[in-house]
Amino acid sequence: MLETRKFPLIQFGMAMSPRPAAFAPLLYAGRLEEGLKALAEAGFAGVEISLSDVEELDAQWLTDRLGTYGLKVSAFASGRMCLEKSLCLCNPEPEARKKALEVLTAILKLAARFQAPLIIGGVRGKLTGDEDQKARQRATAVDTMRRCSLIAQDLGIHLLLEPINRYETNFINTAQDGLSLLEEIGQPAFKLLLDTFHMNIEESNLNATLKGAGQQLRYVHFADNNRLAPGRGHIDFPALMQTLSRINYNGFISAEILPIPDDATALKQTGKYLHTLLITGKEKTT
Ligand code: LER
Ligand code: MN
Repeated sequence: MLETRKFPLIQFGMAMSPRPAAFAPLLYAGRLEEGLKALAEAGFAGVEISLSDVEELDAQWLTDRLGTYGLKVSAFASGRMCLEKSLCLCNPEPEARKKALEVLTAILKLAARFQAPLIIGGVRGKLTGDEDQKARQRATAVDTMRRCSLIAQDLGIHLLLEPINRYETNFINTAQDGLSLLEEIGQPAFKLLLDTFHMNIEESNLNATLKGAGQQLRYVHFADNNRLAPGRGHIDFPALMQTLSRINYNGFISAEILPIPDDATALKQTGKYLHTLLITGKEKTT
């Protein structure tokens, strides 16, 4: 298992999808069973599952496979709803927003079965039109997030807000944007997720940003600056691990990376890199 006395509170996962996906940084998309097996062999503790609908996954099938491979669900992600079905929280069409809330509610109920959080990242979509329209879209998206937080609270799980870089959305780019929105919504079940790929674009100091998030930070995505496996670019992951340890971060770190050169190699590279990092504290990718 990828854990050491150095970082005893942290567990590692990997983002995957049960279906082929429009969102690229998901490994084994459409081949989840193969992915779960590879994850277990590489010593990961969890799998993050990206869904565009609950119908993509049979909950009993997943329970059985998690048992077989000794894995947990680290989180469910929802960005594919927006990318593949235009079910985005900012969609100006009321019907699409209504359907998005229905699907998110169903995913929250599924997530509660696995005691896993639900990520609100790409599902926000983009604010469009003139300033008035943007303000209306923002207000309805905030309302949907508040409703989802209340459902999550009732179910005893977290909802996670993920800031996403400016090239993908204009609605919550930085950690500070995220913290401000959490404060505005003011629901204890709504917490922060930080993704090193987006942070590398938006933040001037990654370690200071993690420290600033403090106890609001409940989930982390690891990808290098090029969205390859950690260690394949120039992000200083040993320093980030030290910072996470100093702020007593005790959640999952999930790798969300491109299947380059292929799924199996990217997964093995991540496992090997994290293993070396956890044992020696040194960056080594070979
Ligand atoms: C989702 O976790 C993410 O990082 C985004 O790039 C989705 O658009
Ligand atoms: Mn992410």
